[in-house]
Amino acid sequence: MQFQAGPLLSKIQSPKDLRGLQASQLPQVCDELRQFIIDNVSVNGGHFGASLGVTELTVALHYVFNTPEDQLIWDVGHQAYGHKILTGRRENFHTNRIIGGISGFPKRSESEYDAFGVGHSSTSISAALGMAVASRYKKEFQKQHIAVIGDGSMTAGMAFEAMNHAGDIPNNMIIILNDNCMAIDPNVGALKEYLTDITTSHTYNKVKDEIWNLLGKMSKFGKSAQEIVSKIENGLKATLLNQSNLFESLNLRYFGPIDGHDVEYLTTVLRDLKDIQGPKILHVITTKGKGYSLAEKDQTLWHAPGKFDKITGEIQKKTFDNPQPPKYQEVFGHTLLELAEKNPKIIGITPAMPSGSSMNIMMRAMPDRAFDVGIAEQHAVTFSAGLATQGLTVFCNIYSSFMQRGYDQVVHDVCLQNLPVIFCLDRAGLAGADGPTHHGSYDLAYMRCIPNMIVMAPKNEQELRNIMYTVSLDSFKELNQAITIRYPRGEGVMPAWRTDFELMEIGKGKEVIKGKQIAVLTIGHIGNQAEIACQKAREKGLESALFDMRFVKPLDEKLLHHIFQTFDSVITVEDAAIQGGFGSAVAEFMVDHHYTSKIIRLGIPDEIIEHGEQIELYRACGIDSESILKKIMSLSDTKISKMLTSH
Ligand SMILES: Cc1ncc(C[n+]2csc(CCOP(=O)(O)OP(=O)(O)O)c2C)c(N)n1
Repeated sequence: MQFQAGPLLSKIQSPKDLRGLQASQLPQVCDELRQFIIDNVSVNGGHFGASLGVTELTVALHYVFNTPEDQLIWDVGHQAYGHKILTGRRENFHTNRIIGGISGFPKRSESEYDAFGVGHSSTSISAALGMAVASRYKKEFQKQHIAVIGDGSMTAGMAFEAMNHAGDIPNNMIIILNDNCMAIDPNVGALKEYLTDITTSHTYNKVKDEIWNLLGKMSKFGKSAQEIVSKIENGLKATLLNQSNLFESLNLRYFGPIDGHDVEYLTTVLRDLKDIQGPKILHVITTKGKGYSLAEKDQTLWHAPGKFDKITGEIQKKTFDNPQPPKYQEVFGHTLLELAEKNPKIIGITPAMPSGSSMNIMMRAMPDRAFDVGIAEQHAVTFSAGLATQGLTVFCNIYSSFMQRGYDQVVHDVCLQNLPVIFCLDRAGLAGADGPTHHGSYDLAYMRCIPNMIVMAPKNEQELRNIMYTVSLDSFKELNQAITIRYPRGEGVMPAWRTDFELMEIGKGKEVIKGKQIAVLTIGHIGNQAEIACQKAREKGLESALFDMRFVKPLDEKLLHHIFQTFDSVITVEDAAIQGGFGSAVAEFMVDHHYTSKIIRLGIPDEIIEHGEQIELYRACGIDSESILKKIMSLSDTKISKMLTSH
């Protein structure tokens, strides 16, 4: 559905049009932009609160800076809907996150205004610094480089690595710290407390305002005046503040905090900052969900609420005739608590995804045993390793694609030291509308090559429960290995999970459907698509067998010997990168044992898979039930035609 924008917004095809307006018209542009975002997200879904919170900032930035010449980088990019709408994508905005439509995140290939592709957090300062240093090198001294980063994203090590570097080399960069006290869930950590302290300290802010006014006036008078200002500033800092500023101690000039919803004031401040060379940080205070009262009140729920009725605020729930299976996430959350209630050694860890992963269930019930460590995947892994050295049973839940950040820690801190950390990788496989930055495509390949790492994927909720139970027992620790348990976003397949647990044998697969001729080998949830395909093949008279291998590592070698000795065609199916994953493991086994069966590997091809609904993406990769069925039938056709030609 395409919405009509308000009278000012509908005339803005690019930021040039915005810059043609009077500053006094900007509040109206903000109102219209906000309404346009509400209209569109209510029918399409997507990220919501973050873009509403930066509406004024977005308008002010494009008004003051000469984008796309000046480089504007949004951290994470989930807050960049306003930016997209102002930069030539208003008429396409109704296709946001839909297959074939525009991406929900900034993307270099989509627009020259998207200076850097994002999706994972805390990259903006490094990227802006790279651009700023390149501009200096090319003697483009007028060019501006702006990184907009939230207080949640500021908790990541990478942001600090970048600031540490930025304060030490010449560059012209503005970091805008968009402080709304929230990540997806309430932000955590000592930094959050620090930012709150600065924001509420009256003495500090009064003095800062004085310095700021002085700076604003004097920076116009050239270099020597700036040097004087700088001296005064430093003197004031030392004598009056008696309070060190974290950012200034890193050689970043700190300005603010200022009200991020006063668009005209924002433009004045940004204009002044433009004239001040060097790395600087502007602390802006905003409210996530600003302008939509329900979103202001429950900011976590309205981070990405799905479709909703914009008048009543009622969030659409899918309706079904039959009871629906629970989500893997719910099963994980409830099972973890259930196990933790019986086993005092269990600890839960999430890097900033308590509600997304359902770790919040344990956090609520056992706040001293479940931790949100901030957007800090690397730390989450090594923190888990430390806990494991002390004999604790650690469930560290990280989204598959975010785990890419903690890879060295998995190798160096966990597996090299034989520590039995339990990694639960949520959102494994094709993540859906969030697109390529969020697909968990590579985990099977990157985990199975590490010694001392078991790799498992449950086909349904019960298997998830059983493996969680199995690895929570002390007997698992005796293996001296870590485990990766990967499962997708969304519903499983069983309407209800059983209340009991079954011990799982590590490295043991299962025959699901008996058959002849062709064996289909699957791993994890995608096995359900393969199961439908095998059932349909059977209706067509072809008895293909189905094996749920459960473990990519160790492989069930006994079962594989049986398969390669019994079937002459094997199809492997995985919702992971085809190179190096499950199919590769099976093919390696086949070659190593000199079997000569025909093997077809289905999975995510070696290309970037864009956004769309999960099932549409399965189709695009040829791993939905119909595509698998076609492969099964084509194999049987070749067999028949071979038989015919040999007679
Ligand atoms: C490396 C990484 N880990 C986790 C996430 C998931 N994530 C997306 S937005 C977000 C919260 C970001 O908070 P903040 O930067 O303060 O922005 P806000 O949403 O408050 O505007 C998180 C944790 C991510 N995108 N990247």
